Amino acid sequence: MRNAADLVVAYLEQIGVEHVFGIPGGAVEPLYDALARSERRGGLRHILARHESGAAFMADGYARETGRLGVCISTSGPGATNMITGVACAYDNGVPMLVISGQPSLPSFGKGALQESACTGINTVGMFRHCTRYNSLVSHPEQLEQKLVSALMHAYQAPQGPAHLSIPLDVLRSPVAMGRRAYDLEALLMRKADLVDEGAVLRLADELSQAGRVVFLIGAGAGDAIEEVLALAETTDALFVCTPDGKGYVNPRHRRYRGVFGFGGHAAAEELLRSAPDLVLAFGTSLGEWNSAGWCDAVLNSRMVHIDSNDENLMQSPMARMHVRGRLKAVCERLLTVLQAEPPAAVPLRVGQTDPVAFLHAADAFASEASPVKPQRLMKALSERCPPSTRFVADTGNSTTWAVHYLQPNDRRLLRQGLGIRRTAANERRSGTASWLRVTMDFAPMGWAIGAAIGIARARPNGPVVCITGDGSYLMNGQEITVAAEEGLPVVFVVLNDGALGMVRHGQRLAGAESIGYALPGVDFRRMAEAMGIPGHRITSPAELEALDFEAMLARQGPTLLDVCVDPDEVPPMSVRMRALRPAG
Ligand SMILES: Cc1ncc(C[n+]2csc(CCOP(=O)(O)OP(=O)(O)O)c2C)c(N)n1
Ligand SMILES: [Mg+2]
Repeated sequence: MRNAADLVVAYLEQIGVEHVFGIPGGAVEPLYDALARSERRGGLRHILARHESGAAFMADGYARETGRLGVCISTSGPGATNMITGVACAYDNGVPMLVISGQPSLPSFGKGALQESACTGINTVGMFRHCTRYNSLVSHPEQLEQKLVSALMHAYQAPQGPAHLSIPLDVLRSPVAMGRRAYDLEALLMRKADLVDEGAVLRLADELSQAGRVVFLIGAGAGDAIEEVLALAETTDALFVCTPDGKGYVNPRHRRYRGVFGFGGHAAAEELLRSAPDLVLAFGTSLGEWNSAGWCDAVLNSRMVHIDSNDENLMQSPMARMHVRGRLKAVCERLLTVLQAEPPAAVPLRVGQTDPVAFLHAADAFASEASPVKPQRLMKALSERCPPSTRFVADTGNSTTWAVHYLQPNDRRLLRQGLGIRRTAANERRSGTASWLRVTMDFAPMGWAIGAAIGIARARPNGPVVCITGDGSYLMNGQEITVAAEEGLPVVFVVLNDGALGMVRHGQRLAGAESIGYALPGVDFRRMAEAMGIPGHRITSPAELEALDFEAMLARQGPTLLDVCVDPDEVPPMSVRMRALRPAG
């Protein structure tokens, strides 16, 4: 006879989860016993984080990379409250996650048990309520199976997000009959069928065939449909721009690409949207502050057709000319079929190949050999020197703006083919949404990228990962680098060391506010890494940067730290944020 904890583990094994991230404690001990049994028989592997928010960030990265469920686990009380920031971030970014936290045994509720977190304690269930898609305390062993399946279904169905189960110690320990799993998980967790709103698709096809100039806005939700979206761009002779969190799905050297629209983005993208195209097709985007360029009227107008499987995203665009609900892949396939039934005359591209450098603000800084290193110059080196298979993850702070604006993948094949990220049969299964660059929008916690990079690296053994972060974020969450070391993961952590909470400093300057609360102490992060047994380099000039052997660092079975002393006075492309912060009137 196994216990309820074994049942949870058996379900996770059944849906193909390979790694879970967490930190143990007394209240979840039976779950860890079950994880140990699973690991012994080649099942789940537990990755021990250093802080529960790190565990949630890792689960987030793992889920984004694999398209599977991210799982994070904490004990009751402080373990659960530590995890909340990471869970809230996943909620805001629509990342499917199962969050398990502990509780003391049921009979002790209300008696001041250590770390009691039910309604008679500090009530973690209450705290998770506003950042989860499902949230429940399992108050009887018989509830567990049904609640677990409900949690999984909520996590996976659009709008996707985290589901939280709070499970008391005695419930985890209760014996349950195994092998009785009555639910057909495969069917239950299937994404909403590829239903297409046929009427809307036909109307859109009609609009498209009459439209002169069409522009696409490609968002984060377009990941698993990117090939179809780009095929549609060919068919309709559309140029496209991306949101910051959509950039990683496309090749910035694509001949139809015109830059990023939104936080850290390019003037060319906004100009294109303002050039009065007949239609703007927005694919899979939440149109929040950062990916609507501060609710910019260049996109939020009646030229827009918003296509999304997430109704909450559609609620942000009531002014749109049309809403098309459905899974993007299916909608695009249907549109391609309908449009090709009456193929438009062969469409020679009206504009030529573009060099993405042409979109850059301050292109001189991008090529600057000055010391300290310009952040733009650092992005150039990373773009050129990291192998094409590199996954970049950029942290909240200036790193997001530098990466979104300046980073490009080093992939010449894509230059010729002009396609988005290609998916082979082998990685199609592993990766629903292959993306060369990941950023987090909306909730945007500092340090997200540090954990996410580890989750991504854990999900794709041997695939190189580069985490671009700030000194402030690293001082907040950098201890997770030791997890990458323990796991032997090829992650290069690039710390943009400007001795400041740089985004705050520049934000204050640009707004004409007081200069306060941004200064950080000078820290030698290479020596900090060394103390953890991790190799590092301190970089003070472009020449030192170019002398690094990126291929070797990224082939290493373990992390490397680059402490890059960047020019703190370079102003990041953060005008979108300034636009949103400006007082009304
Ligand atoms: C957890 C958290 N606290 C505060 C903020 C507000 N914030 C946004 S960016 C930033 C500064 C980040 O500094 P650093 O990591 O050094 O990056 P830099 O901008 O200097 O490159 C702060 C404080 C935040 N986003 N998340
Ligand atoms: Mg900084």
